[in-house]
Amino acid sequence: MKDRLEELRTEGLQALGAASSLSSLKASEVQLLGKKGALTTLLKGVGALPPEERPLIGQLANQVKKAFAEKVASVSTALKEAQIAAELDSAGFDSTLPSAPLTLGGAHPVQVITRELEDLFLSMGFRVADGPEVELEANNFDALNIPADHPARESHDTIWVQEAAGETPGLCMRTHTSPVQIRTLREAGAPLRVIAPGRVFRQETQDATHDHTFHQMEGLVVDRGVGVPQMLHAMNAMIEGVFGKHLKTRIRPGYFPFVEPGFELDAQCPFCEAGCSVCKGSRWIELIGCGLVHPKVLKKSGVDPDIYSGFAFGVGLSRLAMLRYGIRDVRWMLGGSISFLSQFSE
Ligand code: FA5
Repeated sequence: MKDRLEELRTEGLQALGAASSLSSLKASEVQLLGKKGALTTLLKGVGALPPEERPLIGQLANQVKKAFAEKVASVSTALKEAQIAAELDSAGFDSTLPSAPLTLGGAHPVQVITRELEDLFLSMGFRVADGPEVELEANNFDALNIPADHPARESHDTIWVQEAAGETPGLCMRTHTSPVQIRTLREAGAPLRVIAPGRVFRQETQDATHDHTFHQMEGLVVDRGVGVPQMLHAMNAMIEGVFGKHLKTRIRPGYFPFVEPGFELDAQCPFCEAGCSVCKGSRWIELIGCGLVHPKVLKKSGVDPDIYSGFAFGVGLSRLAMLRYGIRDVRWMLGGSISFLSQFSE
């Protein structure tokens, strides 16, 4: 029995090692180890052996069994690897070829300008604040002196957020960054110098200078004795910070219910000499809304307008990027076109 087991070990390991496919390996495994396999059949004779020989034969039989199982595992791994290599080879895959060159992304033009303006305003003692994109109607409008029946609401075609049961009523996608004025004033009080860049949303007819989603940056200064000269100084610093001294601008009266007086700052259209589709023939592109914070807004936010005054502005970051980089259509900013974006990669 011992000799027969040794013979079987040699023959079996040879047969398993010679398997050229996973299916022939399986067949050899069954022939050796299966219920009717050679090892099982051989071991049926153990009962006829003298009792003192049985443990030795049992031990040997286990060793043979283990040797077969190990061989099956190693041959199976080798066959699988060979199969993968053959498949890759037939697919024309060459793992030694160098990879395609990596293309690095870069900062989005709006992001570049945002970072520059953050640096500029931080150097002037401002801090950077953030506000939610889904905003309370009360902050987006009411606290800014725009009650429900105010005609100014119509100029902001608002995207309302449907009220789910049990949720806070009166939610909208913020139409401007101005609600951050309210949030920071309430939270920090006066004196205050803050900027708040971010995305805003309007349900409006799109054209070269109007998108439904765009970026603004709010600015707010509240202190004793703040007036129009300080506001103009900040506006000039911002324009010069982004464009140097080259951009021609003008400032004119503008109406926003949360400032008094209010202004609008326009830049001369860089895309034409005598009017084009971007400036709609006017030669000017509106960049900033600004003014002195309305006493009612200060009061509603818990600041005493007899002590403090302030200025606020809302600048269109997307439009700054248009003018700085010569982008003729604001809709390209968030259009996601790789050929557009790759022009700004580093
Ligand atoms: C406002 O949003 C006011 N909150 C600005 C403000 C803040 C005034 C503080 C006074 C004090 P307006 O709707 O004009 O105002 O937008 C401000 C700027 O955002 C515009 O000057 C323009 O540069 C940009 N802008 C407005 N609408 C769009 C749009 N649809 N697409 C791209 N940029 C826009």
